[in-house]
Amino acid sequence: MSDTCFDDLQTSAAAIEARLGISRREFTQFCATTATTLGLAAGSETAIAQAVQSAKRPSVIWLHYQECTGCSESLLRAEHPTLEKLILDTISLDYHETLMAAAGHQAEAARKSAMAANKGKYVLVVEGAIPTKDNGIYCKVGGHTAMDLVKECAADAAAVIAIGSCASWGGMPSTGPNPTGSSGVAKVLGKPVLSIPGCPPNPYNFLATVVHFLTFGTLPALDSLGRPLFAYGRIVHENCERRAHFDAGRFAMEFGDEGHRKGYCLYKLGCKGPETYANCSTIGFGDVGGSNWPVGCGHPCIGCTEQGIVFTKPIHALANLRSATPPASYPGVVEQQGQTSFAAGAAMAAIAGAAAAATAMLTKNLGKSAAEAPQPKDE
Ligand code: FSX
Ligand code: SF4
Ligand code: F3S
Repeated sequence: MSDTCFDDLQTSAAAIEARLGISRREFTQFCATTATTLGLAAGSETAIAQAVQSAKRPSVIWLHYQECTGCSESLLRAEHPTLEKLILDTISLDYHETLMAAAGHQAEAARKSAMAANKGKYVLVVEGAIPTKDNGIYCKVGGHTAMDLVKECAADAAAVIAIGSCASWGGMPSTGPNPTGSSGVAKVLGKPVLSIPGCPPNPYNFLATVVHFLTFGTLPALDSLGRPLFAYGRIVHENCERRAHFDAGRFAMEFGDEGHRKGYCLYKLGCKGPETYANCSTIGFGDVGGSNWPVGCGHPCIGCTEQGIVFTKPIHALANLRSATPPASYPGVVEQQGQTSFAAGAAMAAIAGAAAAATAMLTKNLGKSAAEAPQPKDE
């Protein structure tokens, strides 16, 4: 980082320290983590720091419908006060039913005046699914259906964010037989919206999205389902800390068995990491340190971000694998692209041989039942 960038970062950090009482170190760390989460180039933390400290504070209207409020909970129950303080300082949360003191007509008036004052500029966040059956009569706020309210609030929003799996595609309330016709925001509005699925979603993915909007004035790049690519561009399995065990064919076969206690792969216990797009295995969950995510805690991923997997596929059902083959070789680290040395070739051949053996072991163990599978030996 250049001296000027470093000075700018420190100036922004000092301003945040004075305003929120968050130490400069914590703030610079937050900016660096957010830049990394977003996959931005080195030095972007300075732009992030300046945008956050300048307190432009976009107005946010936050609606709640069919859900458990876990999305708001996970956002506000971060491990230390930094995240919560920054969220509430970075945005102007003008309407949020579970956090605002106002109720009834007063709350509705707050929503209407925030929408009028920030027409075309506010961010609409929707948490929870929207019932659509029978003209949406199964969820009403202030006498209006959720369906009508979402359409009304989205009409003049600068951006619409569906937070959580419920708002993204219907989530848990839409589980069959879905008696109220629960749907996601995009379906109700009839147009794509930025979706941050997860039950609950990772709070950093929401915050990083808002920071991107603040810093660059645009939303981050999305996949075909409206999910930010920085967070949902890879499957959990790709970066899982237990992946080496999967590749070597070492699986926990029952909860509490020796393989489970040793941290072996949870595929045989129904882990949906191989078919679930999310960054949990890279950034963890809830910001309380290493291994704090489902697989890290010893529980199979249930595919909470994916429609058609969580709440649909049984927990013990095996995930669809794109390939049961571990990588046959790894790129050389010293040769130029397209070139290789004899030694590297020999090393590759050795790796390929080991990989073939691992594939054989993996394929063998993938086909075994819990009773048949070998229990791990002490290493
Ligand atoms: Fe749904 Fe949010 Fe699951 Fe709950 O409110 S995504 S039920 S964790 O929290 O909407
Ligand atoms: Fe990790 Fe699950 Fe993949 Fe095993 S199957 S490596 S536990 S994501
Ligand atoms: Fe959800 Fe799987 Fe991550 S269950 S929190 S997507 S590890």
